[in-house]
Amino acid sequence: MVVELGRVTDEPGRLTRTFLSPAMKRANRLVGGWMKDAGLTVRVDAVGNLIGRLEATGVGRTGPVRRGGAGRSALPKTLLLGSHLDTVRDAGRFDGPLGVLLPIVALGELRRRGVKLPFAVEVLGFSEEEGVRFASAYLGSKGYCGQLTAKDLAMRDADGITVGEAIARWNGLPVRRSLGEVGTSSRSKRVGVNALHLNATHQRGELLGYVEVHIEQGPVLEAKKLAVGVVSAIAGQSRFKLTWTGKAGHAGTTPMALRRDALAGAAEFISGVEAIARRTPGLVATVGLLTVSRGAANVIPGEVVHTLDVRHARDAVRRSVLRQIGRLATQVANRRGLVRRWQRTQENTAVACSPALTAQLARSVAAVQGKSPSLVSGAGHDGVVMAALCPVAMLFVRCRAGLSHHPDEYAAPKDFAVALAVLTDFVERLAKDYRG
Ligand code: HGY
Ligand code: MN
Ligand code: MN
Repeated sequence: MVVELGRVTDEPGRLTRTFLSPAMKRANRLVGGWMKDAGLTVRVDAVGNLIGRLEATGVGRTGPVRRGGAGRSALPKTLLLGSHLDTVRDAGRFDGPLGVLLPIVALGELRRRGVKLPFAVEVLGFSEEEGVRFASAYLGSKGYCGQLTAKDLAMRDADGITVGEAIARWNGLPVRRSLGEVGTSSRSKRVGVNALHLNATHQRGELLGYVEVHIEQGPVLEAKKLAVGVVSAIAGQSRFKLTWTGKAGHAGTTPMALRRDALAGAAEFISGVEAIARRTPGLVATVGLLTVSRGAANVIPGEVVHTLDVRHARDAVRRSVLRQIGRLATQVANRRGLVRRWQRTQENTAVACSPALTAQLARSVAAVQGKSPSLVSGAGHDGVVMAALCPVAMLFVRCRAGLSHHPDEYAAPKDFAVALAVLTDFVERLAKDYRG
């Protein structure tokens, strides 16, 4: 399944699948078919999330499951399992899809064994977690949780299309009137796209929790020679778009002392950021995208735009480093006569996984693997968004050399088998606990 899905791409010759792209539509169709084979009812929501649902089949604490029984307490709760189906550019096949495909196989397995579940299960394939097409990540899970803001909807991609327009197109709505706030409730601003109200799919009390299986994307499990581990927390992250403006000019006739070279300034800043990160334990800082506006070999760069991604498990450390980086930017700009503009495109505080749900997951890891290591995730995950809606837990799966966001990303089938056994055991034990 993961190999077949890995061939569904927007860019022939490499794996790239971005928010609401043609490849995303094909991926939803392919994975939706596998969900149906496993007995799930399938739908795609307004922001492109693929949702497979298995209704409760057993007897829960609330007594026999009644379809739409009186009052909300009669409704069985829902367990959410999932991850994202979008990818970075030239991606590996496992980052995201593993966490969507494994639950489908696990539910199919439980069904074959005739295990009745007193709660419903939704398998989620989020449409956007990486933040590749639009600068801000988690648009899929934010849409699922009703957390998209007017600012999110107004972000533009490289072709100038806004998130709201992309959503309108995906839903076959006229683009001209797309997006805008459809009114504000007391609690939070709700946004919509034309008649589409992008509200939360579930209310807080209806959910047992969100559990995501994901490759570790780091070296710890491989070093411990273990297939899986649980996650204690997901690091906080800040992402920015920086614009440096100097003065374009003739590369051959402009003396060095008279230049305001935007690229030379950005380069000095970027190496300064790297030096700060290297001397701050546990901090990572990355510039992944840089463009010289109207660049040419014989023109002094007048404008440079680049991204900046800064992360740490502790928010106080990340914030203190951001202040240092801000001071560095001011010094470089002043010394070189450059103007720099910051645009914050994403800000997530560190999120602790639910200790109770993680303990239940660790119980299954220990039952299957013997030991249950606990790791902090340096990578961001949809659990960062889902934590506002319900308890969150994550199961990490070993990946070769910790490599990810790279076509050579690899996880071994024997490790999938361990993760599958853990997930199946976890759901079964949860059902027993639920029956009380
Ligand atoms: O960037 C991340 O940490 C994740 O892969 N989206
Ligand atoms: Mn990723
Ligand atoms: Mn991921």
